[in-house]
Amino acid sequence: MALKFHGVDFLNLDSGFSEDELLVRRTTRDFVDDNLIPLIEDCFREGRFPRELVPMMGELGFFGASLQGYGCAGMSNVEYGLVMQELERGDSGIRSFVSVQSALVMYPIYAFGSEEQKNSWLPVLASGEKLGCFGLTEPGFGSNPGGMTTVARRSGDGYILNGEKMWITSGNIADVAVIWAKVADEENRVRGFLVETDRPGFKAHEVHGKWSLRASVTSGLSLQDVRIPAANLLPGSGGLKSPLMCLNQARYGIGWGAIGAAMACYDAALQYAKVRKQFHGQPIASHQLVQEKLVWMVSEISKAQLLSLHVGRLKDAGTVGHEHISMAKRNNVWMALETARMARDILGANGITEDYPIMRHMMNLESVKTYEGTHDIHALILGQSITGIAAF
Ligand code: TGC
Ligand code: FAD
Repeated sequence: MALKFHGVDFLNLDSGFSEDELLVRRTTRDFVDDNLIPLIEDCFREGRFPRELVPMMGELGFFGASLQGYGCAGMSNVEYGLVMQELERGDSGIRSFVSVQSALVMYPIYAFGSEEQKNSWLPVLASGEKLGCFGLTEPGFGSNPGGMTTVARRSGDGYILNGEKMWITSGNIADVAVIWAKVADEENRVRGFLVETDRPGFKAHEVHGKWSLRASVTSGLSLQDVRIPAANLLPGSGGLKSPLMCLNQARYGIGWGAIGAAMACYDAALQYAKVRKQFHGQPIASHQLVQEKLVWMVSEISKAQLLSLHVGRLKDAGTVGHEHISMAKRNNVWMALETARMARDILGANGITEDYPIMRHMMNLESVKTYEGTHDIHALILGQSITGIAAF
């Protein structure tokens, strides 16, 4: 039987969590221990997304967890954050999959969709019966999505879409793609469209050769004269602000998720340091330099927990700013990557093998540092917030 993970709670933050929050965390932690951990190393090595886990994740209410109604679990933002933390303790690729389904597919339908779109898509996305992807990035426009060249033109009672999207999580397994395009007939205003992936002219090709997020599907999308009815436009979307609002939801979840990856690495390093003996038959945990690394890790994890919890409470109160979310995403992913590198160091040669989760987390976190706004783009977002000057 797989060993149970006991979490990292140096500051006794558990004493401030509600019963519901602790229950959500326990349920997700058990799901990860019992179902994800036993197969994730094989999936990562084989470059396989564990699709067999999707129905169970749907039953547990992970998809669109913080949305109300339409078959969604209606969790608070803090509860949703705890789900993300626990999932990423298992693997960033699985958290990515849930982030995209929830924050980047269900959220835009919920926030910008018609009642008909919400009724037809949200319940099946919540159960995992249907999967989605989010197409914002293009081959030539990553950090600067406002430059996108994907275009939608009015034609009869619908639209015709043309363009290329790149680095799209779940692209090859999605039933529906949320595509962001400039509408030629509206002075190139950016709007969101629901594109069923079996429409003629829509193609997805999987990106191979990744050394990161190997248990997650990443794709390029090509849209060549894809015809969709006018009813597929997300009517409430308008301007680049709309996809950026979706990114806030996903970045918030990443801030929590990165803590989970860091916890897994710290826990592995702590356990190892207590039993690995070098010099005089003493465990390496008895050496001051090793202790200093462990102390750095637990201190930074604790600070990241406080940051995400505070941002989550602000989000639940409706007072969060997107710059607060940028700080959590930027700080916590950096912290997790540094923790993974230090933990790998403590394990010495053993740290490079798949017998421990550390290298997998480290390689995953390199993507997490880049997607949803790179580390440096979030520095510029924060710089703009405090100086009032955009330095992009
Ligand atoms: P800018 O002129 O600054 O902004 C346009 C309008 O949007 C407003 N705004 C925001 N609104 C809500 N939330 C935010 N976070 C917002 N940031 C800006 C802004 O006030 C403005 O409003 P208005 O009313 O004046 O029109 O736009 P810009 O073109 O200068 O770009 C700004 C910048 C660089 C911050 C932005 O483009 C950016 O965030 N770039 C990074 C791109 C990115 O994060 N892409 C992510 C793609 S999805 C992904 O990576 C999924 S990975 C998923 C996974 O597997 O987990
Ligand atoms: P670039 O924008 O080319 O940046 C390269 C470097 O230049 C970075 O270090 C960056 O910080 C720096 N840089 C750029 N501009 C500036 C500036 N003004 N000042 C200082 N430095 C700058 N996108 C989606 O739409 N949907 C998805 O589902 C999705 N999933 C992804 C999954 C994976 C595994 C990965 C790796 C990416 C995914 N992305 C997705 C794309 C992701 O959002 C982009 O990779 C990211 O926004 C960065 O864009 P880029 O890779 O083109 O890098």
